[in-house]
Amino acid sequence: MSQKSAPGVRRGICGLCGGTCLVDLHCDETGTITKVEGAKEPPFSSGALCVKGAALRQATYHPDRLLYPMKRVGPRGSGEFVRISWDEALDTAAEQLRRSRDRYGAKSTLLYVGHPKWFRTYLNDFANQYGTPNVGTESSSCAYALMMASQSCFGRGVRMPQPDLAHCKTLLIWGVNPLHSGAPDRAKAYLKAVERGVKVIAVDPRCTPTTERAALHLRPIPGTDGALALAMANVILAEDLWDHEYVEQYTTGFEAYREYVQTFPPERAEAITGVPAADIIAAARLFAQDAPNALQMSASPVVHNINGVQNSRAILMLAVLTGSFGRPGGIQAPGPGRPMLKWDFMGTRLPRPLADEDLSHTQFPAWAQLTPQEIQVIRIADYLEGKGDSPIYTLLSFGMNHHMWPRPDHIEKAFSSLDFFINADLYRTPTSEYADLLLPVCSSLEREQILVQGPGLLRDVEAPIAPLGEARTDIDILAGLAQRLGFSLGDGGTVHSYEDYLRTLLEPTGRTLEELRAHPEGLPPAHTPPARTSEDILNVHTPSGKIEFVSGVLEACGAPFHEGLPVYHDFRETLPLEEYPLLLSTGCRKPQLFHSRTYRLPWLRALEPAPVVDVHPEDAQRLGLKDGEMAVLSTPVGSLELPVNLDSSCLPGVVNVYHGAGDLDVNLLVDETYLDPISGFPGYKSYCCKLEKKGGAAQ
Ligand SMILES: Nc1nc2c(c(=O)[nH]1)N[C@H]1C(S)=C(S)[C@@H](COP(=O)(O)OP(=O)(O)OC[C@H]3O[C@@H](n4cnc5c(=O)[nH]c(N)nc54)[C@H](O)[C@@H]3O)O[C@H]1N2
Ligand SMILES: Nc1nc2c(c(=O)[nH]1)N[C@H]1C(S)=C(S)[C@@H](COP(=O)(O)OP(=O)(O)OC[C@H]3O[C@@H](n4cnc5c(=O)[nH]c(N)nc54)[C@H](O)[C@@H]3O)O[C@H]1N2
Ligand code: SF4
Ligand SMILES: [Mo]
Repeated sequence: MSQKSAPGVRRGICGLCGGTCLVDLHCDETGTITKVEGAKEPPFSSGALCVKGAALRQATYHPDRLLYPMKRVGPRGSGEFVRISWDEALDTAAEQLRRSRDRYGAKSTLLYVGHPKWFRTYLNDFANQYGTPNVGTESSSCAYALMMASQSCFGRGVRMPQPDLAHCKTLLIWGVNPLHSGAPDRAKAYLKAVERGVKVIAVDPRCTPTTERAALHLRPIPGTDGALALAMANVILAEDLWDHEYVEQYTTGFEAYREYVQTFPPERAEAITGVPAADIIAAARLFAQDAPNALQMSASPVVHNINGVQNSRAILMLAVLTGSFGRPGGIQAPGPGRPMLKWDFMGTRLPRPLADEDLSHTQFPAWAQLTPQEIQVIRIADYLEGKGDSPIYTLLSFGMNHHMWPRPDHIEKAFSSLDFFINADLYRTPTSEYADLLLPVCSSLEREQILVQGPGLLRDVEAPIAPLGEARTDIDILAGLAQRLGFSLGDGGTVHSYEDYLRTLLEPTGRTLEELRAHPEGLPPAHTPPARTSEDILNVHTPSGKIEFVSGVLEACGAPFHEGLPVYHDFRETLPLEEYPLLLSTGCRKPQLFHSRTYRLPWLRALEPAPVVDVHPEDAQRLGLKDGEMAVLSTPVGSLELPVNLDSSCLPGVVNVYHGAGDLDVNLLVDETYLDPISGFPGYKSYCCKLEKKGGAAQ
């Protein structure tokens, strides 16, 4: 359904970053958007719009939009494509998928999806029914490592720590900057907590608008978070600030943990992290004494380090020691049930065929245990080149951007080993240039959507504009392929179209699509899941049935670095720091950038036309570099010329570069073997580099 084509203001959902902000779209008589504003719909939406959303019109009508299915006619990588019909495109793709399965076995096909999350359940379902265990996502470098850490402490079902911002007195916000990375409502939740008088302890190497509002700001060297958390635990134990009863009743492994924590007095942590011992002591006291205390962590920075899972576990254990997990005002707090749509970010939990033969289970045994619904796809270049256990002949991807992985140059080379590559995206992207078949996907404004607003309102939002060109939804593409391969998606094979998908989403709510369409202002669900009590939450699903200070899953892996305790290993031991003495942090979020998506938008690109290297003025002075001057940034695997941006918010000794620009891609400088052995996540936030004047002055 799309809203009628009359000039006026239409309601839409911005999906530029995968968020779901309501927007008002001013449209002319042809139905074309002329202006975008944040929707004013108190209390859910106050008219706020982030800077990226302000450029939504440019994103929607960008000349790079892929409008028709296309097939390659020139050599691979030449970018020569011709328009074809949907029937030809889907017939060709299905024929290739069938041929690959017949000739080389189903696992010779790799399915992939980038940042988009909304249709992942059906991608997994497709993979299962087609028969390949090889399905991977962008979450091979986002969120899953933190979820592995959470699950290894709190068991299945506990993913990201969820802070109870409405009821906490103290908030430990660790490596998150919601004022730049969050949608407006998330940023506001933080500001509201600050206004309410919550005492914030921020842990972030840089100064940000988030850290500015903190009572205490600890600035560790990136990647050293584990040592800092262990030292905070050391203080909490030494000063007897821990919750004895909670630890006794709900946890296991405490004695071994306590013994290990003894080896991290604040002075030792100061030497490792650069955070003064006095600040570590003050933070530990504030966090443990001023209960209820909550913890907020992010999907990325702490786990973008090669000891990321263990460091995250050390942080999560602070919430265990102080009894804040499962308690009001803590993390995973009890509370009323909220309406749930039938959707899972982590895809389906159905067992995958041949999961023990997937591409990554041998190299990443803990991943195979804790993230069983998909593979760790970080070594994609190897897999495409047949260096995995089984060669990949066919790649079917939805929203793939190879520039977000380390060494995109290697991935580009590996694309040439493929028999066939199908890519579905909204745009012609650098990745699509290597594909054989391009499938155009519609944006969030071109499809009807269902939304859960606040604690209890279901909303149906009609598509404000018709699909551009012949663009289709990802679900329609998957369903079209499934039909040609002789199966259908969803439980009982009920999902043949996007509308079927919307109906399925609503199943747990007891509402029908027709009811919601008849009530565009929203309806409460007919069924809401029951409230969750502390006891429900503390009844955890770990191997021991208790919250684990010593992880049974990690220990059982028996692999190097998979210790049961949250052991700190220092990344610097593995790096050639004499030659590359600066630390390289990549991808700290900037408000106007979103991975590869926003560089093409003129309004946003105007704010920072090309990636810059953010350098602290002290470092710049020592290196003889001036603001705006071109410098050569080198790592052990490559170098790039980038303009210097003097930035006093940086931690001295650490330079930052944003990723995702296809032309000046900092991921070319990140070694693809520099990985957390547990999660396989790259050390994006703590690699080594040197920065020199262009033309070659000494470091
Ligand atoms: N150096 C460095 N690298 C990083 C990071 C970092 O901090 N530093 N961060 C990592 C993290 S946390 C993440 S999440 C990844 C993100 O990495 P990606 O997921 O690769 O990033 P995006 O550019 O957001 O999206 C990829 C593609 O999806 C397309 N797309 C958007 N919506 C849809 C849709 O609905 N359907 C389809 N089919 N396609 C769609 C976009 O047009 C785009 O081409 O990058 C990672 N890479
Ligand atoms: N504008 C915008 N918003 C985004 C995105 C985007 O690309 N642009 N990406 C989205 C995605 S995919 C993600 S995963 C989230 C990420 O969301 P956030 O985690 O909030 O974003 P970052 O800016 O990457 O990291 C937060 C802070 O962590 C600090 N940090 C860096 N390294 C370390 C470290 O080793 N230890 C500690 N303690 N702190 C560290 C950085 O200085 C930064 O200020 O953002 C989402 N929102
Ligand atoms: S946060 Fe910004 S880009 Fe993301 S959905 Fe909201 S308005 Fe759009
Ligand atoms: Mo992410």
